[in-house]
Amino acid sequence: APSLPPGLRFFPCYIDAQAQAALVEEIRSVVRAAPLYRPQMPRSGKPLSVRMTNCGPLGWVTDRQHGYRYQPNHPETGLPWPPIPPDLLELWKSLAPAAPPPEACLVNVYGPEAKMGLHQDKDEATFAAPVLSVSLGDEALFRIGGSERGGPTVSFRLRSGDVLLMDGESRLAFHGIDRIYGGTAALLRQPGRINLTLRRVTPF
Ligand code: MD3
Ligand code: FE
Repeated sequence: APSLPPGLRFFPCYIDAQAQAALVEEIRSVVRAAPLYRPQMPRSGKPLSVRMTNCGPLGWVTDRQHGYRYQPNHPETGLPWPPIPPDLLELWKSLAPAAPPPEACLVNVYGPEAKMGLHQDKDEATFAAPVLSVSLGDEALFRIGGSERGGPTVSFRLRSGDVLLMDGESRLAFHGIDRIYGGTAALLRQPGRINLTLRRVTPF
């Protein structure tokens, strides 16, 4: 990979094919309990191209009226989010042993045309813990810069089974997904990509 921002740790092919398939089944179960919904940008109400759901005590949501936030319930069903699958909690413990347990697992589902613009993750009430991300399915072109908008960025592909840990300085780096390479993986039933992002939201 190109020279990565300080604090960003990249674990290519960290999750083997069997564990990836097991994770996909876990996520199908999460989606049955907490259906994917289409988040909206604050104020404009413009829909994101990525569909989302969550598991864990808190979930990240956004809509036109209330904007970006964490809440304990699904925005459409009103039900509590389902629990984070144990294998994801184990992954967090392995890669972030000093961090308090994650409270939110955001499930991002990308079709081949979906993308995510450059942004910072700063809706959490604490930035002390790292963020851990798991890629499943089709390859994606990931871009990351520094903590100031407009600075230099580096791009690289994220593939199924890759794990990223954003710690220290990289925790507030601008990042996004520029494109999905539809049909590059056979893990999912349809072309597309799933990203799982585990976060601590409240101070420990
Ligand atoms: C760098 N997700 O959910 S994962 C997000 O692939 C998000 O769905 C992208 O950005 C996705 O907020 C990128 C890699 C990632 C996740 C969180 C980060 C990189 C990060 C937080 C801080 C810095
Ligand atoms: Fe992000």
